[in-house]
Amino acid sequence: MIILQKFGPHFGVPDPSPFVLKLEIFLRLAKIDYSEELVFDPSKTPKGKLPCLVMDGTVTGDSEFAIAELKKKFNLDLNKGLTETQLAQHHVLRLALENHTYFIALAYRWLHEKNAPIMQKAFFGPMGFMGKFLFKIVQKGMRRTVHGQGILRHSWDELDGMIIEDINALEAILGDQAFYGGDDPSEIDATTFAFIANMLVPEFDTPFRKIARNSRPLIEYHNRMTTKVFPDYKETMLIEI
Ligand SMILES: N[C@@H](CCC(=O)N[C@@H](CS)C(=O)NCC(=O)O)C(=O)O
Repeated sequence: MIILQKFGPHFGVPDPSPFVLKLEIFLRLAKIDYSEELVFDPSKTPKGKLPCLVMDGTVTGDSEFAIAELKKKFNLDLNKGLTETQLAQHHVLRLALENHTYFIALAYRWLHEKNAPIMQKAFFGPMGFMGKFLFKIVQKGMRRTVHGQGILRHSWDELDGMIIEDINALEAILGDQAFYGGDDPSEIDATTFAFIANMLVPEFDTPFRKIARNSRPLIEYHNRMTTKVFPDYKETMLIEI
C-alpha cells in the first residue's frame, strides 16, 4: 500500500504545493496505485515538509527522495532513451524551478498583499479568529524563510522580471517538443508540469500567470499533461486557447 501525504486539492489543482504535485504526477506517470492522506501541519513529518510517501510502513520525506524510493522498488525508468546531456539539462532545469522559481512564487502567494488574503481564506478561513492568528504565524515563518533565502530582498518589480525570465526559459526549453522528455513525458515532466500548473491557477493575480497564460506552447503542454495525468481534474485545469 502506497500513501501520498499531501495538503489536498485547492484552487482546482490536486495540490497547491508544486512538490506534492510533482510526486503525484510521478506516481501517475509510473502508473502506481496510491491512496492519499491529507496533512494540515507538516511539522511532524520526517523533514517537516510535504510531500511524504508511505511505502511498506516507511515514511520518506522530500519529493526527490520519495521518487528515488519508488524507482528502486518498482525498477522504474521514465528517462529511457535520453542522453547524458539531456539528463544533465533536466537536472539543472529542476534545480532552477525548485530553488529559484519556487521561492518567488511562494513570496507572491503568501506575502504579496493581493494574494495573501486568498491563502488565508483557503487554508485558515474555516478556523475563524484562531485562523487569523495562525495565518500570521505561518506568514511570519514564510517571510523569514524567503528573506533568508534572499529572494525577499528584491522589490516586486525586480521579482516580476526574474520570474518572467524563468517562464521564457521554460518556453524556450520546451521548444516544439510535446513534452520536456520529447515525444513522451519523462521524469522532468513531473516537475515542469507541477510548476506550470500551479503558476496558472486563476485565483492568483500575478504577472507571471499572465505571461504563462499568454504562452501558447506552455498552455498546450499544460493541457496535454492534464489530459494524460489528471483526467479527473480536466474540468478545473484545462485552459481554453
Ligand atoms: N525539497 C522538498 C521541498 C518540500 C517543500 O518545500 N514543501 C513545502 C510545501 S511547497 C512545505 O511543506 N512547507 C511547509 C513548511 O515549510 O512548513 C521536496 O522536494 O519535497
